Amino acid sequence: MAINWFPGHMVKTRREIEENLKLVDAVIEIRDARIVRSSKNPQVDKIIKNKPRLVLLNKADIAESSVTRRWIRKLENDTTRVLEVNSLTGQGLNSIKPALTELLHEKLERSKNRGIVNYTMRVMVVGIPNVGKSSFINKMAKASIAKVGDRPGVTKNKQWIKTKDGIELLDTPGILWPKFEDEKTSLHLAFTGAIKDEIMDIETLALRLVERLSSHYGDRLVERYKIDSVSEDPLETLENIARKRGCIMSKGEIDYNRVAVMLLDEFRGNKLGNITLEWPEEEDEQDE
Ligand SMILES: Nc1nc2c(ncn2[C@@H]2O[C@H](COP(=O)(O)OP(=O)(O)OP(=O)(O)O)[C@@H](O)[C@H]2O)c(=O)[nH]1
Ligand SMILES: [Mg+2]
Repeated sequence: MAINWFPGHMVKTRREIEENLKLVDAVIEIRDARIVRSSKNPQVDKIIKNKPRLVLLNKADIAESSVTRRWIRKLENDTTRVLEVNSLTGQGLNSIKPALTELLHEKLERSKNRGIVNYTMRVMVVGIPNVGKSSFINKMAKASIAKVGDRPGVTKNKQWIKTKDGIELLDTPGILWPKFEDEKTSLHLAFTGAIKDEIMDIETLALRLVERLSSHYGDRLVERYKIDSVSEDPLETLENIARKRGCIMSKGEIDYNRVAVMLLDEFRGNKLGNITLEWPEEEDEQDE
């Protein structure tokens, strides 16, 4: 599968993130609740190292909540807190301050002993493309509005957004390249729109989506497209969907392109209901 991520680009973004890391107390790593494994950057642990980390499973509103909760249990440890959030409505964002306070407990304690009562926690946001970094920052900003300008002592033209509960967020999120370690990961990133459809032709992509959904969410396809059942053969299912949706060309042939575009659109538009594509119980990856 040909995916173009220029090594030079990766080096540059990594360096930028490493520079910004020096300015913050903690990192908020945003992942997609539907693809928690695939939306983790393969090098994020190496880049963030031992900075206290708050992982947000974003888009929790369109994932299956029981699976999201299992992910939280799996990922939490001494230096990592995990929360499920919806950056569009702001649901879950109230828990961020308490979680950061817990993570930075020792640091806050030390500042208190030095007479600093209201320590401002500074945080940067990282995540793969389209995961919701901007939505998150905007939501946090709207809930507060104080946009702090350049601050003395730090690099010029870095904007900080001060939330009403006293967190300062770096307003430029760190965009991390996603991982393309295997085909499954790339497919999941493409299904959810994290990477462009160009990784393969759209008809194959839709076919692979049907295949993926057939194994756990076949009932959703049956219900939505009023097909009799899902077939062993995903192509047959896709063709049945096409017929039900009138994706037929003049000579009665299936319009594969139309049905593919329609299906991917509907999946991404959450028309098939809440769907999670990755489970914590699936085989572990060495970097998890
Ligand atoms: N349902 C749902 N959609 C979300 C959520 N957060 C973001 N989105 C949608 O996801 C898409 C991408 O959001 P952005 O905030 O632009 O993502 P980003 O990480 O800044 O993307 P890049 O800047 O391209 O890297 C948009 O269509 C958002 O409306 C969420 O919590 N729930
Ligand atoms: Mg953005």
